[in-house]
Amino acid sequence: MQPVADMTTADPPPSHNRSHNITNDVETGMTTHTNGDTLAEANVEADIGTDVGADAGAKGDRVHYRICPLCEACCGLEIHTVSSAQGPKVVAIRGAAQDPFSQGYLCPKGVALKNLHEDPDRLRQPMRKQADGRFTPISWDDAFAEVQQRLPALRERHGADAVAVSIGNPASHKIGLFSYFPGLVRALGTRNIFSASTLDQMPKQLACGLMYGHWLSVPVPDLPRSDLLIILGANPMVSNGSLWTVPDYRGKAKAMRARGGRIIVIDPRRTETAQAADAHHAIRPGGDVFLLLGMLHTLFDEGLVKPGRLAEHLQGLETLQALARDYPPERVASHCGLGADTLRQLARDLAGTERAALYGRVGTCTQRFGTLNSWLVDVLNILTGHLDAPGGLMFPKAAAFAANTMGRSGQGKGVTIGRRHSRVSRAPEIMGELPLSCLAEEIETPGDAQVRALITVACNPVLSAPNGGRLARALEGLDFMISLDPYLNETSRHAHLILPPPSPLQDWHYDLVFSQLSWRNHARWSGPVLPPDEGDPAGPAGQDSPQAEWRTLLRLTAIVAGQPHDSDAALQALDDAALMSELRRNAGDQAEALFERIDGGAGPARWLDLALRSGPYGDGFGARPDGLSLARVKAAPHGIDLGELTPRIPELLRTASGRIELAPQPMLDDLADVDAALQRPLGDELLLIGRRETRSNNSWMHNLPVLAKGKARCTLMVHPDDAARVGLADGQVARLSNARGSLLAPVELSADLRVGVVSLPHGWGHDLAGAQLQVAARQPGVNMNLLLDEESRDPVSGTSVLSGVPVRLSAAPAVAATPTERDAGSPA
Ligand SMILES: Nc1nc2c(c(=O)[nH]1)N[C@H]1C(S)=C(S)[C@@H](COP(=O)(O)OP(=O)(O)OC[C@H]3O[C@@H](n4cnc5c(=O)[nH]c(N)nc54)[C@H](O)[C@@H]3O)O[C@H]1N2
Ligand SMILES: Nc1nc2c(c(=O)[nH]1)N[C@H]1C(S)=C(S)[C@@H](COP(=O)(O)OP(=O)(O)OC[C@H]3O[C@@H](n4cnc5c(=O)[nH]c(N)nc54)[C@H](O)[C@@H]3O)O[C@H]1N2
Ligand code: SF4
Ligand SMILES: [Mo]
Repeated sequence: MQPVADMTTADPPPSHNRSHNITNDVETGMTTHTNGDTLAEANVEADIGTDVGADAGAKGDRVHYRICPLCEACCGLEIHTVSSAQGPKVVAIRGAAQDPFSQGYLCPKGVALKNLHEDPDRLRQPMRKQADGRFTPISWDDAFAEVQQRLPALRERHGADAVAVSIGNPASHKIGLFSYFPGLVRALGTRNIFSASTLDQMPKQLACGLMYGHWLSVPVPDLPRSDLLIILGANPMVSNGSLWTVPDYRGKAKAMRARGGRIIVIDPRRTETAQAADAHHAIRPGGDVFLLLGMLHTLFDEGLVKPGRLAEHLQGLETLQALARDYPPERVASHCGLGADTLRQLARDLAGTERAALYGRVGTCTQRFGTLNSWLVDVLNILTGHLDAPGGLMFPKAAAFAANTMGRSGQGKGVTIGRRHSRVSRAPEIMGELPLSCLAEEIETPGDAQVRALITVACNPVLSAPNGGRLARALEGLDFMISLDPYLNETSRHAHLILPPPSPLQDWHYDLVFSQLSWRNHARWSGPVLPPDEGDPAGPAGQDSPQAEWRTLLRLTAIVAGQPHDSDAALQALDDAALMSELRRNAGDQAEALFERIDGGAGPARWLDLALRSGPYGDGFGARPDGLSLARVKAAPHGIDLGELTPRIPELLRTASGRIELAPQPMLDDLADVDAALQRPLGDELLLIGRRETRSNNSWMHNLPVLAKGKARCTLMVHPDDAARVGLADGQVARLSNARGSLLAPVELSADLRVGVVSLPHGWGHDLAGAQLQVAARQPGVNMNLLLDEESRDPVSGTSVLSGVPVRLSAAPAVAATPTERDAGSPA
């Protein structure tokens, strides 16, 4: 059972709903803060505005509370609905002021949930591709009949590995997808498992897995108590935080600086986060490993290593000390593009501030040395006494589903990697997955275990992965493809069947991923705001929409497992059996009795009740009557605050040694390539990096009018010096090219970039034939990933290199063709 923890009775932090002092200028898209600072696009509190058919001050006849499923910040929303002859309608979406976790914060994307719900392009029924390539709506029963007809036969003929699965970012915001996808994968028994993790955070999960023993033991900055935050390769002002669930980063950063704290940002661009910081260092893209090794050297060299309380829990300190000798700042500085003094000073600042944290994110992960970076960030925090300490990096303790709260505490099996390899490139499996950038070659390359069928779940790799043009061609060659997706988009257009989810407003939710990465511990339930669509197939809906995605996944699982799937009774029986076997594993003789006591109807709600009750704050099925249960969490409309983060080492550790592994072998092995890189002279090519925008979310929210309005956002940012060199002016169309292809994009001059660096946002390029995204197609933008090399990876984690890619820049001919993927593959 779980360690018994007190239910925290701490008062929630003071609410600071700031919507009253912010106005939105609809014309310019600028948000003005009445205290004087103006920040284009970083508009925080967003009124719903008349342009989405609702009024900011509107009150509905019902008020609902639901967390926003669109980014990691997980803001609590207050959603007003009114009843009408056509059913209830959303009239206002605001930040929920009484939410103990997000305290009234929201961004414009939260408001766009109404647009998403009402989007005429959002699919409400399964779609089947006809012989002429067009899609027509079909019934759910017909859709599953087709799966039944095609999928088992294909597996029988070609084997389990012939079916690949790929799961994308939104799945982590959907309890139904996240909790029922593993069952489908187990039933398939395929080694071809891919996800957006290898375009994102896999290096961090691998580093943390190796150091602390579990993939999701990722520490987050304790900003409210910190006096120094060094941010490396992250832009939380715009992204709203990642692997750090921190709604209203802006407000928290401001409060921290107001009480004398400092923020230092290290990023090739002077980002929105850097503009609101005390210092900015424009690192050379890909230079982080050199910076971090130089800082490591300084800590040992200047006697600044003081791990404090953690000293007795460390393994490998001597190994670190020995390797650090090789990286004096003077040796590595030019490769990170910063002065040796800067490296030394950063190390001194980190070591010399009692409450400080170093935090790295996407910019540090999606590069050649992503795993080394992710490891070194934690190493530096540990050596300076800032890990697991207030004001430093701390480990959340989630109320449900956190593996680091389960089983024996303080020791475990650690993580295993490389149990299998991909067939073509021999890339090792990490966390059960292969690199998403290997998918195209696995489909294209003939032989045993060639991928012939694919199930994509909330994933749009044609836009989100490197060289989506090649992937798109490969997908056309599949015998069978199913996409679980609300849109007929760049990826799902290749599917034979598209199975759509309900809209988030029709779905209940409990966040099971980001509660493990949150700035403060909490438990919040979100009920469905709107009823299922009229005309949905009948079924015992309970709290779930009949098209709830756990149901879709369970039905696919049943088909693969050769079980009955075409009645709700059959699905219920399957789900009962799975729950029962879980209970038998953990509760032995008591399984039957517990089964009867679990609440929640069917689907993930029952698993949630079990997880909450047996979790660290749970009621232990009566052992701790004040503890959490599903019923208790549901009864708290604003959610339950579980207090600030508290130290968790050694309890959290699950390494075989029961210690923090400071020097895991895969890290030591990869240092040889760092040494090789230090031998190579630096090139003088322009380097392409990405960027995120407040009103955009990866590849899939450009069809929502409230976000799409206003100026074009897919611009190529160029430093004025670089633009002058090739004769480009602001607004002019530039050609960006390399051996992989070329793109045309309008130039936006920006002195915020490091000279020699250009920036394009990712997730654009909505002009591909066959997609049904009317709004997005009007301002399609270009897909920067067409210039990326799918074979360029961090070999340790399999994560793609998405940043720091060499490109050439020139002025485009005056009459330029629309930039499309047709350009890709035609070297300029
Ligand atoms: N508005 C909005 N919010 C989002 C998203 C979105 O698309 N739009 N996406 C969501 C997702 S999926 C994620 S994972 C998170 C990501 O959240 P963040 O990690 O905060 O994301 P980015 O804004 O991409 O920040 C990465 C930063 O790294 C910098 N960078 C690039 N190359 C390097 C380098 O070599 N070294 C260093 N030190 N820095 C570098 C970039 O300039 C950029 O400022 O955001 C989430 N939130
Ligand atoms: N160059 C470059 N490329 C990048 C990045 C970068 O910084 N630079 N960032 C990378 C990162 S961090 C990430 S996470 C990936 C994201 O990569 P993906 O996960 O492939 O991309 P998304 O744009 O998030 O698309 C998700 C898909 O889910 C669908 N979807 C939305 N809601 C639901 C739902 O409720 N159910 C289902 N079934 N589907 C849904 C959308 O329609 C869309 O097709 O992109 C990566 N690509
Ligand atoms: S910050 Fe993220 S979670 Fe909050 S409203 Fe915006 S998209 Fe939703
Ligand atoms: Mo991501």
